[in-house]
Amino acid sequence: MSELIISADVIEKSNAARKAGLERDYASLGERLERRGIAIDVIRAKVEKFAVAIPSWGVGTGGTRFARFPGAGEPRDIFDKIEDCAVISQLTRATPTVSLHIPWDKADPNRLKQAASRFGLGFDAMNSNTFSDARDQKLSYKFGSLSHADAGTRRQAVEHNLECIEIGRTLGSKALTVWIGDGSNFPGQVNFAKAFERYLDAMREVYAGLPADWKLFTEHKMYEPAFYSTVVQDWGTNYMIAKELGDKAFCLVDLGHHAPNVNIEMIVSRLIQFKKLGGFHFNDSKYGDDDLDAGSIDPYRLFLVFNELVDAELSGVEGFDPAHMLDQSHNVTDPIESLMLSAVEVQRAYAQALLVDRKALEGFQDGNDALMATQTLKAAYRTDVEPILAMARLNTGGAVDPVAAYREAGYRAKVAAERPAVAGGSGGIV
Ligand SMILES: [Mn+2]
Repeated sequence: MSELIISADVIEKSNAARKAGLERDYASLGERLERRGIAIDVIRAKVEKFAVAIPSWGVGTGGTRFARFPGAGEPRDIFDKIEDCAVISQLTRATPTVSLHIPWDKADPNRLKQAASRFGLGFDAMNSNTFSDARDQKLSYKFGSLSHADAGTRRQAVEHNLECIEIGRTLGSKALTVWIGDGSNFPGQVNFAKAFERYLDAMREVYAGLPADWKLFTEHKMYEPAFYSTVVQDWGTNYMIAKELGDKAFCLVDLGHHAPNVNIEMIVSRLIQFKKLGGFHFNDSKYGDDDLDAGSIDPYRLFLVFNELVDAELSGVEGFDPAHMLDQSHNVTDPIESLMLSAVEVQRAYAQALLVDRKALEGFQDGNDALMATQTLKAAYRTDVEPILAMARLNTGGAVDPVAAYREAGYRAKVAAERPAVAGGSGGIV
């Protein structure tokens, strides 16, 4: 039995106040879905199995290049972060794993493993960092890492990635995510082809260090920190990388890493079709890589992404098993609350996508009935699936209303007393 951070009594009391209402809402939704030929319990069972990983860096307050305004009870180290992740997992029952970032979360791997297993948590993909300089680092990444003009710097970056794999092996992780900040700020600063060739050569060495049952995820990003060109700038380049490296290499799609108005769901479909979709960093954005909470700006886009994922799941695409992770920055909210709601938003998009009448949709597509085809998607999206999500949480020991239970438990005030504010700390977003 895993240790509980929020007392079971608090959750029970919180749920007791909401249970009768939930049961009525669930029955009512179940009746309406039945008329559409959908068994609500089947959808709920799928939602209960759905999981999304919490990034360790997400439980701290983020920031911008202008300022960072830490909140009370900020996690002081990775062990505090694991406890915060355990709270999110306990209340939502949707986030059984933590995605670590090296060197920010560097600690004795056996201690890390022990700390996580206390709360029944596992480890998701490892994240390397060659976009900033660690303390005591020999060579700087100011002008790049895996694509750097200097062979020694590239070697150092490769070694760092291999170390991440080593740590991850002890922790039971099965994937390495590589995002680099390499690029240029001025036309002419970098030879595009040479930089990409150097990157590919370096990544071949990282790939060679992968255990047989691991996956390598590469993450593209259009701009920032480099503002003129980025070495891994879009999904096309990312696909080339995955294709060049081999069968264990896949593309990771961070929803915020695209130009405004890009059709991300179509990118997702293409990557699925060519067996190179590795997984996601979920977040939302309005202007650029804003790292806002998943589903907070454009929940319909999140639904459309899941529409592609469910389509692939239901049509049994071979080897289809994308990793789900959140990757967002919390500047004005309690990170635990934001992450809980974001995990629920991702689950919601999944549940809504499961409601799409795919047979009818196919008929409308084949018959060129554009209006009814799009209404078929809308009918699923408009369905309020909250009772399904809440019932899934209730069934699995979570909270019917995670934010309410969290506030009732007084967790933030408790850790604020235990964790004195520290200067600095690791914000940062990848
Ligand atoms: Mn990301």
